[in-house]
Amino acid sequence: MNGYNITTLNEFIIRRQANIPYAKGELSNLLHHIGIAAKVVHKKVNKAGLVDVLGEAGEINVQGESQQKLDVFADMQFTAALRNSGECCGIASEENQEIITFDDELSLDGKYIVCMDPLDGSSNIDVNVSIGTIFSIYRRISPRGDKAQVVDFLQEGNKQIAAGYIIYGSSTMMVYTTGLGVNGFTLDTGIGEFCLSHPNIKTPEAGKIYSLNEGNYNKFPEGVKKYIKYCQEKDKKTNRPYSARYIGSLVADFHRNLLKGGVFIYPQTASAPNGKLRLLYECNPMAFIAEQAGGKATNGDIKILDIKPETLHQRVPLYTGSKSMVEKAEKFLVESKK
Ligand code: AHM
Ligand code: MG
Repeated sequence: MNGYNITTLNEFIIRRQANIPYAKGELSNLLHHIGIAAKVVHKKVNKAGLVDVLGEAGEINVQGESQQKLDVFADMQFTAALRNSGECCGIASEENQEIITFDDELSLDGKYIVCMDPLDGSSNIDVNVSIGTIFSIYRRISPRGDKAQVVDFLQEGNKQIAAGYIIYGSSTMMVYTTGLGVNGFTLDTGIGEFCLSHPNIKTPEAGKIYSLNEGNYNKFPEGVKKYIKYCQEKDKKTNRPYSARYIGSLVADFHRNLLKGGVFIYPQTASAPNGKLRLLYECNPMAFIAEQAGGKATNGDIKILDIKPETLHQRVPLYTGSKSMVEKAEKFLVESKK
């Protein structure tokens, strides 16, 4: 048997920090605290059937969706962890209409702000299907020492310092990037540590999976309808027909396609011209990870990371995954507009 040969998330973060001149450990500390909250939420998710955390908490969140108890729990845990880190002066969360500022002396001096979806895929909580947490970290624009302001959060995705997600699935994993590639850590529940299991993730240039909610087919733009037909046609050279896979949890759908290759689409429709997914805490972090893994993320027109946010809870269409598949889908969109 091999001896001790694991790299924990914290070791990895610290080693990475040593490669960055003048790094003071602030980002490392922030990521460390996100890891702690992830473990707490993992524990709760795994007990979901046993204790009273299922079901709706009775409040409606800012998107008009009813909040489930685990959403509320996850929001509280991540908010507390970020506050306790002392590195973060404010957060934007799917669960809150306005930004939350941390006004203690340490946090006011914090360099970073965090956008997060504390529990994504909430419709899957009650049915034992994978859910996740998504986070995105920026350096603040407002002066340190001041309260965080909305402008700190309305930065383009290409300004992200780090982004990642935690998937609570058949095992719990944290996948993140700081712009130096993508790395995945699996939670070893025996020792309570995230351990490096997927170093330097690269997504396949092309895959065999297409993921979108085909129930909305009639409302899709012509280009997307044609692309779906293309995915279903037989062609040996391009491995078609592709398989349709759709969980309805962005984190889980994205994660599968990242590892196996594939395309994920949440398009615009006539009734929802910006799609459903949120730019700041769903699309931007996933786009950063996709690009760092060699994939692509666009709104069908321009790179997600180049979109200038206008509001905190802004929605955008999302086309992401294997580079050649996203490009093919975009081609169909362009052709159908001619
Ligand atoms: P949520 O943040 O309320 O959980 O909603 C976002 C989720 C994503 O995880 C997923 O990709 C999408 O909504 C699924 O939407 P639909 O049910 O319309 O296919
Ligand atoms: Mg969400």
